Amino acid sequence: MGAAGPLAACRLCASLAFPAFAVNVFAADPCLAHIAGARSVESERYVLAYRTQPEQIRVGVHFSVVVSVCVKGGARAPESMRVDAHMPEHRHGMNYRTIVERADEGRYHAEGLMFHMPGRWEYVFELRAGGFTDRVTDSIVLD
Ligand SMILES: [Cu+2]
Repeated sequence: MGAAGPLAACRLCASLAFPAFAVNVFAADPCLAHIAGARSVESERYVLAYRTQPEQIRVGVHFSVVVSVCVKGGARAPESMRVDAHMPEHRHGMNYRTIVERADEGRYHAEGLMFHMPGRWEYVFELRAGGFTDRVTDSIVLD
């Protein structure tokens, strides 16, 4: 979890408070430009942007996630990506397993997610490359 760091949290706060700033962040990185409107999280080696489909998640309704991964500096491209989600306060995960398909270079499509109760859920993205795993999280509160 330390991999995400305060920078990711900061960027997220800033993008929520000032949409114009978020646009600038994406415009500055052409890698993320094609996933406009996405939330972004950052690890040591990657910047990950994701968007859910549908955008508005509802309790008990399946949804999918489109993920775009950008490699920082000289890091190697991820060999695989996994998406999972859990409720940290309740110490349980989802009742379904997510299936991830690689859509394109650095792009993934995760199917079969479902949040079966309201409250705080945390996404967990795991990117593997060269024997190391970058783990980044992002949480949302479901009414
Ligand atoms: Cu729960």
